[in-house]
Amino acid sequence: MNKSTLAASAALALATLGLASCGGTAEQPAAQAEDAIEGMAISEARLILPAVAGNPGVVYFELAYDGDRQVALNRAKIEGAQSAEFHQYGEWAGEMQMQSMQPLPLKKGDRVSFEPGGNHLMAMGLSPDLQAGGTTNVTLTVSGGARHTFPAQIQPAGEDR
Ligand SMILES: [Cu+2]
Repeated sequence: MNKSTLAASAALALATLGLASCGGTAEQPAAQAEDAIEGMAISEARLILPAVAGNPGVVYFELAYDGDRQVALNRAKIEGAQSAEFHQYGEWAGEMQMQSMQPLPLKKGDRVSFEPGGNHLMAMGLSPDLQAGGTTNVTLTVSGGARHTFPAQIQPAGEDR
């Protein structure tokens, strides 16, 4: 074996080692840890498409929080929507109207419904790629910047109102 062959096989051995250790880390759900808030659980998530294309859609879900850390829910993103905003209904000028939701404090044991007529997540600038029967990802952001991503079923207008 000459010197260059030896160097080549040493390099190959190192490369193999590198691959092996990469494989080891890949098994840990690193991506999920970044986008999951400890103690947060979402169920019944759905995006209701608007009856008229171009209007906003709306996302409803049930949120359960059992984390030790107190957080405040303040922002959200929806894949396929240009923007998303938390709204609540409140009485304003004698009428029930939608308005921006204040950051929502969450402590251990809290259960919050985002439902028709109550708190909800408005989805503006919907992509035509969002079609009933599909799913899209919703990402919640809390104080401190931690994020929680979950899938929402896409439903046609008129359902689940
Ligand atoms: Cu709204």
